[in-house]
Amino acid sequence: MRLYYSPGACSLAPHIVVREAGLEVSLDKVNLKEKRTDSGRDYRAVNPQGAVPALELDNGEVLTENAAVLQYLAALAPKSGLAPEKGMPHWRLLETLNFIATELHKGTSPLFRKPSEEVREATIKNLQNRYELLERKLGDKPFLLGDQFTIADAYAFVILTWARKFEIDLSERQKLQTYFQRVMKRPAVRQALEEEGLPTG
Ligand SMILES: N[C@@H](CCC(=O)N[C@@H](CS)C(=O)NCC(=O)O)C(=O)O
Repeated sequence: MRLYYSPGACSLAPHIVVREAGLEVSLDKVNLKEKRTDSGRDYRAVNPQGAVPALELDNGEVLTENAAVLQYLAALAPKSGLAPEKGMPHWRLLETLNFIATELHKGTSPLFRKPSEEVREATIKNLQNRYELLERKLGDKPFLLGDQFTIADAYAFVILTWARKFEIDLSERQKLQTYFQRVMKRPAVRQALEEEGLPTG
């Protein structure tokens, strides 16, 4: 399998999951501006949407959409506990992944497009509310779904690195900050960050 990624993009979440699960996956870095990969491929031929992540399976099929890629990888390592498969924990996982994808991930997207000050302020105001909701979901648990690190934590962690990048004030979100540091300390997370040339602290 091959994971197409861009350093620090949402594809960092499946990269973390690959390391957490100990899966054999090769990495191919994508230049998102030029839509070329390090291996020399036209990335639009891999994913017509031109976005990362994309996971190329051994049979040549390509799977896209972060939430789907994360679940696919977790299913390859069922004993890892990265994705609860049954009962309410399973539905909570889907609920949380969808919240992260649609509210936090896409809620942050305007900040990547050099927005006007007006758009920037409105985006951050909306995100402050979404971060408060994320903190409420976390509550006093170590991870979003409980004691076990899951694919939802990998995804949420990446979004929190963006909050730092865009200097979103999370000083009132102490639980989220402690959570961010907790996830950052995981060896698999550090490995993925290092492999993408990103800070580990
Ligand atoms: N719907 C896609 C969106 C992925 C996405 O937004 N990827 C961003 C990086 S975080 C990207 O590749 N943007 C560059 C582009 O779309 O040209 C998913 O959930 O996987």
